[in-house]
Amino acid sequence: FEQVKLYTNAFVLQDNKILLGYKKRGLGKDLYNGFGGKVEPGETSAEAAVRELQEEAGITATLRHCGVLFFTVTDIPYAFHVDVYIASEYSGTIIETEEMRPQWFSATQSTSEMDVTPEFLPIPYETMWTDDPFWLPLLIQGRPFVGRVDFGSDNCMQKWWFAEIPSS
Ligand code: 6U4
Ligand code: NA
Ligand code: NA
Repeated sequence: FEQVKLYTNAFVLQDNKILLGYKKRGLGKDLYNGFGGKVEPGETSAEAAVRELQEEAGITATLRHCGVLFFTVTDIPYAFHVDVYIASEYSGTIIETEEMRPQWFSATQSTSEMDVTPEFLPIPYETMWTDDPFWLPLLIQGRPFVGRVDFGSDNCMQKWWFAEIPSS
């Protein structure tokens, strides 16, 4: 058997805007992402997701599981299993931390001419992991998904597969 490392990634969605963080260090440095990190020994993925959101953005939220992402990277001898979570409300005050600079973005899909003066910038996909455009639109609509990406050593997507989980 190969090895898998468990990670979390949590997004806050409120009033048609989505909270992303600009990552200041570590994996995904200089990219916007949700808030998350490694699941530590003795905690569940859901517990880790709440803890990481608190550590990285200073807020507490009730999270709902919305997706699973599975990544392999050439020359990395383990795979990444990322549980993706969503929150529609939070408590506390959003703060910048050593790891993340939080920022709200517009979560509306339309580029309608009626949005003359958008209050928030659109989601900065060009400054995010390259897989995010495949599944973030589903997350924004609250539609559960799964996906797998195999990255080459240059971090470009070599092979991918995404699916929406049908609601029962
Ligand atoms: P430490 O070393 O403890 O600060 P930790 O905060 O535990 O690290 P970190 O920040 O390395 O973990 O977590 C990486 C984050 O990046 C997790 O939220 C998962 C996320 N992630 C990893 N690959 C991703 C990818 N291809 N697309 C994506 N998020 C990814 O959107
Ligand atoms: Na992290
Ligand atoms: Na961590």
